[in-house]
Amino acid sequence: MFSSKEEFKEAFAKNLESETGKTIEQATEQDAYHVLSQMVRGRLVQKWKETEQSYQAAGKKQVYYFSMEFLMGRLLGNNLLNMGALNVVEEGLIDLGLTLPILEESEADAGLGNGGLGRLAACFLDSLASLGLAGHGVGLRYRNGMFTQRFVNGYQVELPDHWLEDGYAWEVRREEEAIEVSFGGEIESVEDKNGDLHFTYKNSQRVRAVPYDIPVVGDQEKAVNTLRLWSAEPTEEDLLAKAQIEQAYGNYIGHQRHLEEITSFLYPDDSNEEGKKLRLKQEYFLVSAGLQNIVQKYKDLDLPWSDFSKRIALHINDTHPALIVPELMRILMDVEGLGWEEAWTITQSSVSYTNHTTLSEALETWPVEVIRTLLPRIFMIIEEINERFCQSLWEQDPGDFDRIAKLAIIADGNVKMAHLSIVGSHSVNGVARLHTEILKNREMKHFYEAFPERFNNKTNGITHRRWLLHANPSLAELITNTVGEEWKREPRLMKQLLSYREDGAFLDELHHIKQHNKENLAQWIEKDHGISIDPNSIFDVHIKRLHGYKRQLLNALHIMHLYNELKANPGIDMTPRTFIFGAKAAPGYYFAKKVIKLINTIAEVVNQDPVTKDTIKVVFMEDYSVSLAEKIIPATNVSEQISTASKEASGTGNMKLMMNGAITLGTMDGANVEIHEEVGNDAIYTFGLSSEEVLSYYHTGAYDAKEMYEGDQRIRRVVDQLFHYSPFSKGDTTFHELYHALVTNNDEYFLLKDFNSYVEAQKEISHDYANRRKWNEMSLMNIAHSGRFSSDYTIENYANEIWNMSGAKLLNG
Ligand code: 26W
Repeated sequence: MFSSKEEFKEAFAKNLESETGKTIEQATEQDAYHVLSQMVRGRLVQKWKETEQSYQAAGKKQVYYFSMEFLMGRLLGNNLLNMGALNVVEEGLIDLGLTLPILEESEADAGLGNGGLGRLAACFLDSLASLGLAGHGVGLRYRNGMFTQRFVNGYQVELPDHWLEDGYAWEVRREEEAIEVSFGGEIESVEDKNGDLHFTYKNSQRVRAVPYDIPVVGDQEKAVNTLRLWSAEPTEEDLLAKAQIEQAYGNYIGHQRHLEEITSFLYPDDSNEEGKKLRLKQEYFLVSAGLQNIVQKYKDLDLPWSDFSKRIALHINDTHPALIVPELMRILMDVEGLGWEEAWTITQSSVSYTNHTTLSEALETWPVEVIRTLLPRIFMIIEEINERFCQSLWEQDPGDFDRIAKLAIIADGNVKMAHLSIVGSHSVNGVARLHTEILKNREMKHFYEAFPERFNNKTNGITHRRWLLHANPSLAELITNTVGEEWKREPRLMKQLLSYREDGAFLDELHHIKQHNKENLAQWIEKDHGISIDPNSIFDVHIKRLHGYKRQLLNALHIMHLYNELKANPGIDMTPRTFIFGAKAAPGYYFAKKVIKLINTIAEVVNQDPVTKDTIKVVFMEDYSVSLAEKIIPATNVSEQISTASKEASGTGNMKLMMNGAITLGTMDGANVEIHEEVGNDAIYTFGLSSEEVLSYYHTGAYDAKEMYEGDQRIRRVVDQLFHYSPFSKGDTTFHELYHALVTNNDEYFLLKDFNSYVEAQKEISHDYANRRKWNEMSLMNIAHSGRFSSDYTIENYANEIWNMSGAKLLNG
């Protein structure tokens, strides 16, 4: 992008002056960020256009990744990295008395997602562009992303995230491509002279969908793809009829707000389907705007409809965009005049679906009445899909009502979005091997039996560019100096590091990098949280959404246990530890909020107690986000991946931490199983029930938490500290619900059952960490084997096996 540091400095100073009228000395960090991001954006535009033209010219297949969430994080550093300009800019800024990491802090962290599913979408976009694949994101431009988290008296408080307040450097509004989306009203059918029915809307409410495009820069600028986010606005007609609307609705502003509400905020719940009508509106708005736009572009190519799925793949990220199935049918039939059979073939062969969870409370269903009134034509089509599907089941197996009842899309007055997604697509995948097996053999067993060829596994991945090259540049540099540059394009080559397993000097270097990252984090924590932590202690990290099944409470109980041990016996030999947490709880998730309060309370107690404060420290970092993760992960020693086996579909934090040399402490769940397979028994700590054991307990109901509690003195001691007077409860009832969840309500997530094996594994960690050489060797094993989890490979598999893009791969070769 800039041929030399000098060229960059000159251009930067010139731009700064013309845009702000200030000199380098006078400019604020925000000024400097603003100018730099504009420069980068300006240089991207050309490449962006060229990419689109080259896709067109080559007739490449385009994949559209529909997702309600894209957790992009900050883009400046990452764009510079992928443009190959990071070093020049970094050094140039230093010459000018500025530093890039500080400028980066001025960028809003685009938090348009809850957690795993949204961040996966962002990693996938990075990999698509980096492989030169024509893959684009389709999402919503929420004016408020994931809430900002604050702690008040140890409790979580949610503040709105006005991330667009100061403008957003990376978006381009595409007024000319605005489209209208219809809600409600009635359907009128008219029969034509051939006896075919035609459907039109009457009295529907129309909303204008305006796209905002964000460039997605691939590695070496191989491609600049697009993340297109749709924003809801009043239609032009509404604007013109302002006066009448004012009369009808009382005031125009209210009406405008009502329409704009559709993209006003992201639902902050990643595990509980609330069934809110606004959420359904968002889902349809995304799907309808996205699809109308794609179909229009396809029509511009002047190709027959039968080629549609050769040119276009439509992927749905969980069931949230499942209405893509009836909406594509609607467009093809009602707008384009195709017959059912032809439209159905096109729909099924273009749509594919990823499932991200087996938690029953997260599976989307919508009451028939809600869909019928909000989306009358879509409902008619869903009914018809359901009828034809049930009919085909009957033909396969006449008389098996039970099977039909289980598989039907509409049942008990609800539309099951997972069923709609499976029936309407040609591919269904889980996100880790174990998860896919659970889908095939349990959750979706009957569908698997009906359509075995549709099911496949695509283990998640993470982009090594953001999570290693950008987040941990010193480790990346060490890898490059050791094995050469090629690993950046072929991350599996990191395996070559294995030959340094016995190399003391290399292991020392690894150690120093980790130490340095830990010192940086410690400084930052001291500055931001006022807590001083010891960089020589074990940094034990639990970062992810707060949820019962992710078992932050188990971690907390273990810390209470350590506290008890130390208090009882201050002389015991214990490797100092810093427990670091980062987690947001869904605003209505009462239990999760109590766990936050508990951890904050534990922090208060142990960080101040003279007996424990030099051995255990607890830090709960506020407002966990992508940018915070980038600070914590490179400094981590122990990666807590302790979900109840069978519950975590995959996990992706586990991969990021491994890639940065942390050792996993995990259950055999999600992708932990595959991490274990990669690194072998000696570089991971596993504990706890297996998924079969958990599932069989659920099945038989044979688990008795009270028995665990009564039969084990150590368990009873910590659990009682939640209920009775203790340094944590201080005699009040704050943590009684947590006690009841564990004892009275039979411990749904098996914390007590796994407690002892967890404590033992933690003990082993304490012991092993003291053996610096052994620990560094384990760390090396993790880094070396992490290449397999680069999302570049995951995306290659999606492209070849689901989207049929093989041969459509690289732009430049
Ligand atoms: C409708 C409410 C709702 C919203 C989001 C329910 C469920 C979700 C997501 C499916 C939850 C999610 O993010 N799942 C996570 O997806 C990751 C990427 O595949 C996995 O790594 C995690 O294991 C899984 O929990």
